[in-house]
Amino acid sequence: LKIAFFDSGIGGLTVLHQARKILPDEDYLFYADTAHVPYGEKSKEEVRAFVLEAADFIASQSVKALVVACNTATSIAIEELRRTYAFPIIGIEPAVKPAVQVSTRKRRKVLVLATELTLKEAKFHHLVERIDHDEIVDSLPLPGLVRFAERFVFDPEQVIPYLKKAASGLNLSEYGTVVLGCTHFPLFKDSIRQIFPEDTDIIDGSIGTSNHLRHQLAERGEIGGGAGAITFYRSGIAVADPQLLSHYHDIFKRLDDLY
Ligand code: DGN
Repeated sequence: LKIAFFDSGIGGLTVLHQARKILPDEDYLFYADTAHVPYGEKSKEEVRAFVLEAADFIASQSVKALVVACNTATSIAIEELRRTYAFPIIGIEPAVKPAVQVSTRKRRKVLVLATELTLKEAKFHHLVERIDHDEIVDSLPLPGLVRFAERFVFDPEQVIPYLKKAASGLNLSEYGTVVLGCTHFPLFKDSIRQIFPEDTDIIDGSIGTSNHLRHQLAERGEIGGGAGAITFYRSGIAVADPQLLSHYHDIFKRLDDLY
């Protein structure tokens, strides 16, 4: 049985990269819904339908768990997925809690970077209300980073000017911690680091999600049994194109360097 990872695009690879470090003896299925990416600028109803369709396909592929490695899809559909399937469903959400703990010690603010839809959703607002008692949390949508990633463009010379423009209304030196609340964003950690003061912490939810996955599998006695293979799908179709597969492997190499 495989562990499935799902995202609108290649962002979920950042979570899979982390999961493979702590769960090496598994086989994985990675499903990118590239026919519908980006989710972040679509309506809630559209995203819900895309996620349910993808999950239906994934559930037909003998999987023992599904990681929804997309903050946007998690915020829209995680409860419904859990009601629908018997295998464990693990989501990801912006790591606001650890960010507030770290930043409070520095007496500086937190900036959450995510998609527009994640930042607009009630789930995010409830999360911030529960944790942000001193009102130190700000947020910024960065839809352009998803578009760069889907074109495999990571060149800081293109990315940094976009980031500077998107953040031009903020005083970036105020932030002690930055939360990468979209799974595509860790791919740009090098450029994001450049626009903030050197001591700004940059965190994301992939470690928490991976630990949660391991815990759920351990509870069910379902760890191991694989050999570290990954099968890639794009919106229900197995990826065989060698060029695309080599792009995916380049992404893992990039993540090895960044993390
Ligand atoms: N990677 C997804 C996330 O974590 O929210 C969103 C990407 C997108 O579809 N805009």
